[in-house]
Amino acid sequence: MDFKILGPSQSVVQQNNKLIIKTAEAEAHVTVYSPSIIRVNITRQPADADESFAVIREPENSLAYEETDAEIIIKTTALTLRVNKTPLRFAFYTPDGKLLSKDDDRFGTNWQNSRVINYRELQPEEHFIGLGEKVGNLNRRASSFTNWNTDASDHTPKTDPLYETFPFFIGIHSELTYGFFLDNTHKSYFDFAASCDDQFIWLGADDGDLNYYFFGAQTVAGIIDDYTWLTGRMEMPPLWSLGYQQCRWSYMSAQEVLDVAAKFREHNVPADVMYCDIDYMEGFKIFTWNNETFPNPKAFIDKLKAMNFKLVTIVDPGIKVEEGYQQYDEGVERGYFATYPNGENYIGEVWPGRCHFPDFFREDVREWWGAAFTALIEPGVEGFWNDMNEPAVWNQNMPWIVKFGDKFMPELRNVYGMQMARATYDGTRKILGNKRPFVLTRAAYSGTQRYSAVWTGDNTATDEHLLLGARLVNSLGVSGMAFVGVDIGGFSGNPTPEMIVRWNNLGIYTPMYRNHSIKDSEFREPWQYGEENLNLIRKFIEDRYRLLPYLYSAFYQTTQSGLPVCRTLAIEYTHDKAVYYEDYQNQFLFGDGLLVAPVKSTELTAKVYLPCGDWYRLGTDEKYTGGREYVVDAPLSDMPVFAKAGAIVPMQNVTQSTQHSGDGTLILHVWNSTEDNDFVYYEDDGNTYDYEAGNYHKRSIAFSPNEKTIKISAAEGNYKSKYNLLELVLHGFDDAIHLNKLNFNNDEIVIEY
Ligand code: MIG
Repeated sequence: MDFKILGPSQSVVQQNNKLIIKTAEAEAHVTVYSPSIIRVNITRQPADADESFAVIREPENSLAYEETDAEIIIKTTALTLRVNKTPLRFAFYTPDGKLLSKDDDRFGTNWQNSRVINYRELQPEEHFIGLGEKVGNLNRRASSFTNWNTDASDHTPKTDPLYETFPFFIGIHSELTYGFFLDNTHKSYFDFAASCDDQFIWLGADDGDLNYYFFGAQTVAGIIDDYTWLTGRMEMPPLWSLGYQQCRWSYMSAQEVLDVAAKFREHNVPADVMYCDIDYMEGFKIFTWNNETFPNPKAFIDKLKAMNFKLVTIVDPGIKVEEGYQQYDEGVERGYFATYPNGENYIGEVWPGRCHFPDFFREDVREWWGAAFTALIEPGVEGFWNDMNEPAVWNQNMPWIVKFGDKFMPELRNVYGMQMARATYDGTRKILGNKRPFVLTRAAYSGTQRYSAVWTGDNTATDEHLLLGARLVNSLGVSGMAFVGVDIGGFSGNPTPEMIVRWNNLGIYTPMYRNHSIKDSEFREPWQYGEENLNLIRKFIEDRYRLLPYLYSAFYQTTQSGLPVCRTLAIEYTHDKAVYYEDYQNQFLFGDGLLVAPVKSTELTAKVYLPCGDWYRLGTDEKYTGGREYVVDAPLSDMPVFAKAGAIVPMQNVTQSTQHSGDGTLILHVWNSTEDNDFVYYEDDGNTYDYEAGNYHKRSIAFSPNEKTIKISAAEGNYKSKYNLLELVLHGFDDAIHLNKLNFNNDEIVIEY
């Protein structure tokens, strides 16, 4: 095996914003994207085009450096990079000289044949979070991971890899933080000192460049802000996609979908979305409808609409090999599919039988794919579920010799799903005009938040998966993906009644709340478990609808700063070691003000850790002083959730669908505190892009216990709120204060208490 370690610098030149350092083995290109983001690209192919699927920014900083005999030093207001010249090694410091992270002096960056690996010094008591959809503990220390998007059906809480690739992590030590994003799409590896006597962490890829972005912000939220500045942020989701979603593999006919939708209304269980899984198609041919079971898609969807439901339909990438099928004929004729090097179209088997696979890396193919959604959108579909895009083929081993354009599968596999989601988003957005599409994808790569939500794939109906789901959602949130769902109830297997109840309770606090299950599983709708459980599940779903004004504002926050909706406690309480303990690692903040402690369905009390500050149990307002552990009740009717002292949580009364405008009352809950706090309230029409032209309603809500006031600023934006009355509910104050029927118009509101 050919082995090379990055050796001494031979020349240093500046080319525009780029510093180019040459060694005998490679070139290192250094650019400053912003004061807190420095890119280092160690490449052996310096002439190759510099392209990225993830990064949407250019360097915003000019480059200045100092050079001595031993070192090159680049300083920004937020970071200092010291480059040792002999041999070439990179070390990042805070501006006041504290070491954040550096290469291992001995092994630095090296190559074994084409495989490139970077060895980095492990810092004292260093913790690691991130990497997106990865099983295991919140703290990634002592674990190793591979990125290779995989159809991981029947995965366990130990399976790696799963469906998605986010080669981004955050290191935490010595009260310091840094972020590291390896933008390389090949099969990649991350090892956090798993088996090396705690000497180093190591990361890299089978081929390509050691191309990374180093983030120096000194809060986790600041690093996420920078990472999502670099790779993009999600846009406002359609409001209906935040309502309750009911899925199943599959509701077999239009009539069955309508019957289930009608039952929600009969039982007064709020819901917004029904799904069609693969059986709505004719022989699993994408962009077709089964004539017998879905004879009149438009009439069917009109009936759903009349019940205030939206419909989401699934699409897979595999195009059935069958002459006369439009997508097949066009794709073959125009050469739109993945090929072998001799030009033959690759064939792999999936649901439709023998299939070709669109080359989503080409713009013309993406446009063609996107335009085909007319077949779904004309009758009224508004949500588009992208499955099997790892890409999956039966037996899970697409040959390495398959090509997309001039590149082989191993280089592009990890981004295939993202490009399918991109084509789906771009195409449906165009056809829908001013309406927001909802796109959901299973496979993803860094930056996918610009196009789509994700779900965590085929989980199982066990309590371990229930807890794992919370960690996956939280970890995806650290990696820029805020709009995430898990199959509530577990995809495979059948949950016990207790489990479905508990999982629905957690569903309220999951960014996308979708119940889904495997073919031939027991029916899973809320009324399938008897009256008592129906009442519990209805109450949870109602709570979700009550929380929508708060949740929508939390999504707005994500669109502005990347801060996710579900936040591992490591985001806000980064240097509190207890948040990483296995007992507490599943806990998270839901938005700014609520702390959620997921609990197994078999346990009716729970050990929870409340970080520093005061907390109130949601529902009872029982007060707890933070900074310690508590054992609390966790009945199936009430999984532990706590409001943070000072929390500001706007709610509404229950509606049966987000399409009902409701009773016009916004209910503002505030929990007492000794410290001032504020909250950004955001509202728009929930459906169009008019907010981009200023058609929104935004105001800040400031609670000042020192002044004894709550002030709601005058509204910004042109949108008239759907609420015209304000109700105020204060918790934990000396006198229970409950103010009714204040006017909620665009003017400033000042409440003194
Ligand atoms: O081979 O479309 O993860 O959610 O129900 C299985 C059928 C294909 C896998 C997805 C699952 C979906 C199922 N799909």
